[in-house]
Amino acid sequence: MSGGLYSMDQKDFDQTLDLTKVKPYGDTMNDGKVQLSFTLPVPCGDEAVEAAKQMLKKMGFENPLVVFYKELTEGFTFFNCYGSTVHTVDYTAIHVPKVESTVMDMHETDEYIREHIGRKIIVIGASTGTDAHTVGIDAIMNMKGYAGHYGIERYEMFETLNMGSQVPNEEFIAKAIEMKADVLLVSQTVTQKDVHIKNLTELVEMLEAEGLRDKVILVCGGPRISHELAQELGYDAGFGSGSYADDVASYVAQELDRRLNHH
Ligand code: B12
Repeated sequence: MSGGLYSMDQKDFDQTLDLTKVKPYGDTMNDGKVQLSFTLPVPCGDEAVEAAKQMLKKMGFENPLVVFYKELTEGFTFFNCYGSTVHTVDYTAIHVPKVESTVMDMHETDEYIREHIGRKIIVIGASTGTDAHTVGIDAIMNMKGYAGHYGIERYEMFETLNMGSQVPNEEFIAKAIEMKADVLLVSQTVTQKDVHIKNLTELVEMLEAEGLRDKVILVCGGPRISHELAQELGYDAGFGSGSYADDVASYVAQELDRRLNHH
């Protein structure tokens, strides 16, 4: 059968997926459609809408469309917009460094530690420096767990201390020495003015100065942390959004086994 709606779709729209030139998908392949929202510090009105459209064009969006706008407060206008991006990315050239370990559940990890380490692994955690966000480190450590995943405190083969938030690096290190910690877990949420980089780097430098850096497994985490960034900053591993205690506990158990038993 020729003609009809289906063949018209095929004629009018590019159906080919080329992973070397990936574009956002709206409702047809390669249409490049993006929804975005932003605020401009200008009074609400026709000029504001025109300014938003010009902004979209400069960002690389064709057919810019402002579908909703509203004054936030005097002199500020918020926009919801659509546009088709002219840009593409080469998906085939992407390489994202990831923590290399097999993710096990709580019982498997406990069993692994009993078998390979033969004693409890000592872990201390904290949100360091000025950072007051505790939910991330609690999600990883807390007995009750997070999103159905029990935290490390619940594992039989971990001895843990969660020091909470705003812990100065000096105090964190002093506790690590006192407890003879195998693993340090550092949480950083606030990234304004790169304060997380400063806190994280300072800890590495202080551990090096104490001759402790190689004696511990140093792990950081937070919503803006990637494994790549963590390694750049001198950490053994980094965990971002969507990580669970299972990921961290499995990694730590396997890494300590590698170190102690020279795999
Ligand atoms: C709750 C909250 C607060 C609470 C914190 C209360 C508390 N007890 O934690 C309060 C009100 C105190 C607060 C204060 C501030 N906040 Co606040 N806050 C949030 C909020 C709403 C949720 C954060 C959260 O709990 N997420 C849930 C947890 C589970 O997610 P997570 O932290 O990413 O953790 C996961 C992973 O990242 C990872 N992970 C995290 N840590 C670790 C550690 C290790 C070792 C490992 C392995 C993994 C890991 O595992 C976790 C589970 O998957 C976010 C916005 C948002 N919706 O995200 C803003 C947000 C984080 N806050 C922000 C800001 C700016 C602030 C303030 C500076 C505001 C101000 N001007 O005063 C202050 C800073 C105070 C300070 N000194 O740190 C910004 C940060 C922006 C930035 N990039 O820097 C955000 C993003 C809000 C925003 N959009 O502006 N905040």
